[in-house]
Amino acid sequence: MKARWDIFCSVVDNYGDIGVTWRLARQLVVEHHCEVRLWVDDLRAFERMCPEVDVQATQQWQDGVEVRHWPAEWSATPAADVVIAAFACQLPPDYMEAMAARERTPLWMNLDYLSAEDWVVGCHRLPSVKFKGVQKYFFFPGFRAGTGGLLREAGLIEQRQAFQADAAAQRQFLQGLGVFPAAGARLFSLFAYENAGLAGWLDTLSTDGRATHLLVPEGRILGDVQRWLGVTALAAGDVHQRDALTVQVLPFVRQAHYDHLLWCCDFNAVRGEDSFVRAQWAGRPLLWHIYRQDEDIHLDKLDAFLALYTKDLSPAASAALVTLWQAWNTEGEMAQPWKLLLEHWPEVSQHAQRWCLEQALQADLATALVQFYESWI
Ligand code: TRH
Repeated sequence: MKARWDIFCSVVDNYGDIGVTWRLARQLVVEHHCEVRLWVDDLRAFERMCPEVDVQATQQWQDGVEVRHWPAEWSATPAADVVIAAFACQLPPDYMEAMAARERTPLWMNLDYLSAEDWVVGCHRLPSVKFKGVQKYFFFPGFRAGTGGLLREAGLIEQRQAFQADAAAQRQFLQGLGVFPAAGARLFSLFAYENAGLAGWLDTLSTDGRATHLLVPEGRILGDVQRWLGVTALAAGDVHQRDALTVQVLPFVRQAHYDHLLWCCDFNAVRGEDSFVRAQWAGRPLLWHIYRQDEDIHLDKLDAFLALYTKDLSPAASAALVTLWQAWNTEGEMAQPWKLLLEHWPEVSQHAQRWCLEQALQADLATALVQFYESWI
């Protein structure tokens, strides 16, 4: 019999919570033949990346996943075989009672945030709290052996490689978005939180000897882009040129299209968690705007990732990348670090491909979750 999974997603802010859980839910259905209910408390965030979502529906099916609106007033629902609380969200108390009331206790996991820090390996799969005999476990995604790995659909790398080898497919995809880069222009994408360091980077790109076409999906960075351009408003479809730099605002596209966008670009600035991982699967150089946390603890996470990511780079290329990423995440001066990175571009590009292939040797997160369940029953 198919295992039944319940995934709970509380949309705290942004798109990472739903982005990760929606991706996981689909993969469990398609690749592991699980029956999955995805409980989401904010369907509007979901609709942005999956426009078929009916934001009024309490129950609907999307790509084989049963999507349920997680209401403030919970109504009695039998618990599933496997229960995932994403990013430490609190399950409805009545649902926890239903878990405890089951004849066979369910496997209850907290799917944690992604981090490259050392301690993750020691905490992955450890027991957490207990509720009336139902044990909760920590489940950590990660980049190292001994973690739960990263979300990666079967055949993803091969699809990406085929797409990147097919100039016509890329052109067609970009034309569908109204993107027509000039011959020889570098294509970049920018998805980031508000960042005072942006102006310095755009100044540098606009005065560079080589043309850059920068694609900016609608989102939080748009205010900074607008200020730098000196325009009163920006909306999807707008294109502005400043010397060597063309800035084009894109609509927020469906999740699969966002992958294609990353695959088309020579360089991707990404943020949070899911777009960060997707940019790594794109096999191209990237810049990460990490989600800011109290007391700057996100900077430790940034350093932990950088230490891992740069370990096989030459000292000079590593220093260039680290300086750029740190400047971006502290809203520092971007011009010099960017110029330094350009000096090491071939090495950094090759490294992005190597890193991607190395990471793809790990079991993916959905498979790791299924394996944990199978070893647990
Ligand atoms: O939106 P985010 O900033 O989400 C964040 C992080 O996950 C953070 O860790 C978490 O604590 C916070 O949310 C609550 O960035 P992230 O994780 O990259 O999620 C964005 C999602 O949006 C991802 O699934 C890709 C998707 N996306 C599209 O589908 N279309 C688009 O056009 C774009 C730009 C993104």
